[in-house]
Amino acid sequence: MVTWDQVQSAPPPQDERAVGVRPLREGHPSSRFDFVEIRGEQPPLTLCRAVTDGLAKPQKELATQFLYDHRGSELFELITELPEYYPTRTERGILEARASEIVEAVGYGAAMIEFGSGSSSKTRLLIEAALARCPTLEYHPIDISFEFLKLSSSALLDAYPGLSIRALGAEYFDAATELPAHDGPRLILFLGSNIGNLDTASAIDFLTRIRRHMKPSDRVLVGIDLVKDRNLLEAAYNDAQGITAQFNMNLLRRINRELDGQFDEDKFAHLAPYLDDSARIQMRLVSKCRQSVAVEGIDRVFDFEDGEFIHTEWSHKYTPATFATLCASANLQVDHLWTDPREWFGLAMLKA
Ligand code: AVJ
Repeated sequence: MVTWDQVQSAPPPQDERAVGVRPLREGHPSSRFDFVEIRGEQPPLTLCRAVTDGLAKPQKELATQFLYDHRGSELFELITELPEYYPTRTERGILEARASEIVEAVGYGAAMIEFGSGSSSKTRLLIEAALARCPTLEYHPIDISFEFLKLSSSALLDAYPGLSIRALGAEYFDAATELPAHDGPRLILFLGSNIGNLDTASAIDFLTRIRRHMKPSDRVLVGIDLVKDRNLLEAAYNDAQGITAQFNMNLLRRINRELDGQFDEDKFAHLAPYLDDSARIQMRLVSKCRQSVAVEGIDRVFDFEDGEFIHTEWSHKYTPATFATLCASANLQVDHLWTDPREWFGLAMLKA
């Protein structure tokens, strides 16, 4: 664990790939903003590696993270506003109704740490509730994009004078082992059903890493999508306007652009079935015919059977019981579960 004092006096690492932290005091021109980058032990996965390895597997796959480039993130923002895509607005509704209750469930003067802060629009509800209770708040957003952190942070600092931000530029798994220190309690946020993207083993690994650094007064708030009628679930990932299809197909466009791929979009279809056995949506890109696709940039040709698919994303759905079991595997306990009246989405508060 690295404290903020250590971080601020730490010299920059000599080796670009060295494990460690690097203070970058740019951005908001005040002592209320700080940015620290955490570099993991492993170099980040490249698209080149992901395609070379993923499309050579018997069950072809492309790593989910590559869905979220600039265009992909824009398309995801559009998805959150689709009539069929209930998770975002349902979670916001729970926060609107329960933000002060959630904040009160954590000790006074708690810092907030958020994984995958995104545009922070839902987090504002928690920030406002925290500032209504205590005049100052330390907020630690964690995101892989520095530009994103800088932009959303300066908007928040302008809106809330009591707020100070110490942002972390890091991958989830690296940040989970380097949780920012705080003298009082910490509220760790993982909203938006982002945990659903992780397969069960990775979700347990992620929660376990956080658990290892938790004090008894710390709490974790996780947004989870709940098991519900299959038609509602499948509609949310197969929308009538085809925005989710665009979002999925963007991955092939990216390979064509960045690796000189020859994917013909008309020969692939987006499909996102709900798999009952494992209670998760699987995003697929299905080959509409037997075909061979060259990717010149990596000097490979990939063969597809008619109907063969590439796996691109999981989106796990939970019941209160299956989620409690998952948490128990990470030695965490569900202290409270807030839901909307239809029980479509949940916010679970975990303690060690
Ligand atoms: C960003 C992981 C929460 O699983 O619902 C939405 C991603 N993919 N539509 C989800 C997603 C297709 C989304 N999460």
